[in-house]
Amino acid sequence: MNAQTLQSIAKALVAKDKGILAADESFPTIAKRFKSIAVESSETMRRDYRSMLFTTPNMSDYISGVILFDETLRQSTAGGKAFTQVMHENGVIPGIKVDGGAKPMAGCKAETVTEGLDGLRERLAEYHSLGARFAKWRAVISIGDGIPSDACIDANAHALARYAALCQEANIVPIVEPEVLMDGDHTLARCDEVTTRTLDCVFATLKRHHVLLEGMLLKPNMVISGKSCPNRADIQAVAEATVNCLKRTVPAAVPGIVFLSGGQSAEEATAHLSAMNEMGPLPWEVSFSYGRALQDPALRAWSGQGANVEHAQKIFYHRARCNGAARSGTHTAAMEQVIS
Ligand code: 5MM
Repeated sequence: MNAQTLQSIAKALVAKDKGILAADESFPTIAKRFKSIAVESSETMRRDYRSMLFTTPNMSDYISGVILFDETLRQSTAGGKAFTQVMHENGVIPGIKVDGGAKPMAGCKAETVTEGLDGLRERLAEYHSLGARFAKWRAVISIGDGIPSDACIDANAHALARYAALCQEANIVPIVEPEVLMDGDHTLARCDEVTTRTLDCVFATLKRHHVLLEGMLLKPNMVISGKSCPNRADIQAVAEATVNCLKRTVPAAVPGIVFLSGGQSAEEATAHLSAMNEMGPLPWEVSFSYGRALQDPALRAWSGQGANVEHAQKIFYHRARCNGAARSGTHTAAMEQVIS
């Protein structure tokens, strides 16, 4: 493990005004996204869609890195240029999702544990040779009656720590993603309690497994009301609860926090991020690693048509720019109106 290499990659991923694009949808997830625009998920359409995103002019103004799915890491543009080369030329760092997905956890009703540790050392060596310099592993924690259980949180924290240690051994920066889902009618206070419990366990386990905190990034959910909570907390309340929760649980040695959007609208995710950065200075860089909140408007604009590529890229760049402004707490509602 080269600590200096890990730290400089982690820092570059959370450079000023920049954040990460999560484009690592597995086959079932990309099929679901394409279904919403009536496009069939074929290898060619997945390539064309990702190509539209990755060749967006000046994308690196606001995007530092992209998380890819295994298939995408090996793909090229229609013109034959490897996506990793496109990124390299544009100053964007390629990353890779290495988990094998959340699977039902035996003995724990309605809970999951993320699998994928078998053979991970060998896969990481190959991904590094293909150009990946950071990785992502997502654990999924649900809130419900009597859940999450300690067994579920412990098992997921253990897998995250073993994954992170293996990544660092391979000189790949691990993004540790324990996602507490927004599904349900729970309050912001309940999300706060579960997120605190989860992060406390995750960091205790990371330390036990000798993970270098300076050479990793955390990708958490925001502390937010459940989607069907009757009295959803407003932007300021979410920002304050999230920052307070993270200050209690995340060591200042971690260089950056890169939020997931988790089903928030694109504008909502940007507004929350901006409100948090307005509360600064904070102990870590506070940035984004959005999937849907960066892609959804561009996906709709593209709709599977080559003729829409330029327009869709403008929409994608606009979202990246708005989130870039949110990195310094300077995003405004007026900014949403100006698509250049
Ligand atoms: C882009 O979606 C990622 C892949 O999900 P699957 O493995 O389920 O296909 C997902 O892990 C994503 O990176 C995070 O959940 C953050 O995405 P959102 O859309 O919540 O910002």
